[in-house]
Amino acid sequence: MAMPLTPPPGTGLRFIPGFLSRETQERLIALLREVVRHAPLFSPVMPGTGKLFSVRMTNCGPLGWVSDAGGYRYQAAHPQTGRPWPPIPEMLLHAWAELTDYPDPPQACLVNYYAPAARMGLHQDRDEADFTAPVVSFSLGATCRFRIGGTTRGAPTRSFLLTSGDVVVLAGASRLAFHGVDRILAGTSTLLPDGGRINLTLRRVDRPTTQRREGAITQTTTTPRGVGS
Ligand code: MD3
Ligand code: FE
Repeated sequence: MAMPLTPPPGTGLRFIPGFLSRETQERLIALLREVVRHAPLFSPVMPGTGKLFSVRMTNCGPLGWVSDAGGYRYQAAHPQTGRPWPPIPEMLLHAWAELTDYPDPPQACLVNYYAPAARMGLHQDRDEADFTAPVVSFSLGATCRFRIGGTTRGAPTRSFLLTSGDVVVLAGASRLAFHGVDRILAGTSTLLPDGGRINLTLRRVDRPTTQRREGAITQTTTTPRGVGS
């Protein structure tokens, strides 16, 4: 049989159930309480409709993802406080280095908080300039039904459960797959007092400024962000 020219969108998805121990999950929750103290959860607005997301968000790292009437983008400051995002917890930087072979650290850690009734519609993550970089997702708290499809909205989807401590690495074709969270399953975790769920995603936003090929380091051309298309 002939090799397909493009790999199926499931390719490059690595699911690592129970990657974080309960003890590590608890340490992470304590660190996230500090993050939200400095960078409070906000309710992003959909640029098209002006509707609020049911998921509340914050970020840590040099850049954070925001959405308002002006559109989706990454920016260096919290939209309400105007202050820089707090740093990404070191244990997450270590996990990125362990789970990916990407040469640079993540630039953004998006923190999604799901109250028990929150959900996230099917979407693609394409606000990053570098799709060759993986995305690493950590689930904490209540179990959710996660859905992932192909690289077109109409492609068939499959769903699986993400439980507290699970990690998903999205690389290759899966990086541009449509995905979403159908629902949160009540009473599935004692990690968070209110029965909610937290998902963390580590992301690269900009293209690397240096290329590392077979030991050689060469400067790439830098395209100013926000110029052009
Ligand atoms: C597949 N978060 O923040 S995590 C998001 O559970 C997002 O909060 C979901 O979708 C959540 O954008 C899903 C798993 C995930 C994260 C990023 C992906 C799957 C992905 C990027 C590309 C393809
Ligand atoms: Fe996403």
